[in-house]
Amino acid sequence: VVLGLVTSNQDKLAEIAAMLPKGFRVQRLDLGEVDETGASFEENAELKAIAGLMQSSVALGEDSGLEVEALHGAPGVYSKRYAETDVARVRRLLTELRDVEDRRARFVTVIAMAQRRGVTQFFRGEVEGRIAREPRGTHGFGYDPVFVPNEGDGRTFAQMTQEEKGSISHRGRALASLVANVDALVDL
Ligand code: ITT
Repeated sequence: VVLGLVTSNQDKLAEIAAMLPKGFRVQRLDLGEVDETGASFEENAELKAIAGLMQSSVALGEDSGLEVEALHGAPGVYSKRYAETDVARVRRLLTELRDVEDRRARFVTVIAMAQRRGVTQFFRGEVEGRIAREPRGTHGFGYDPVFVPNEGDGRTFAQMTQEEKGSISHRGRALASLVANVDALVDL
């Protein structure tokens, strides 16, 4: 099964490729940057997936972000636009939370599967955790150096191997739900 994914994010693509079970392959559909004008992860994931239908009869779009409790869910769908670079995103987040005791946060991934014939299906994955006081670790990308999942041992996602992160991550969970349902959803 070949899954066509519309993304400009190499890290996302690499994580998904590494997590897919035998018999599945992911292929990047390159449509340039798709404007994320939606108000939810679902809307933005579907915008990307539908753009992919230009090139494939079934296409996936993925939208992810970090929701911070003390910031009332921000940066959320604006996680990419929060700052220009990963380093600047992390720095801004730590600044906003400098005097904040409540460090609770969650990562969300929504994968949309659009089809030329048929409705779009959605797969959501979430992981609960907290924002560390300073960045730790060099693996992963984005906000990984400051995200500590609750079900881990205190390490940030950036201190875990790709496999460890994937076994509990928002993206790993969304992908597992897609893979579990894909046969029933579509004739690929
Ligand atoms: P697309 O082309 O697929 O849209 P993107 O990088 O624009 O790629 P998003 O719109 O989904 O992706 O933005 C997600 C932002 O949230 C991105 O800037 C990352 O920094 C961050 N992010 C997403 N997944 C993450 C993860 O697993 N770990 C850390 N940060 C993550």
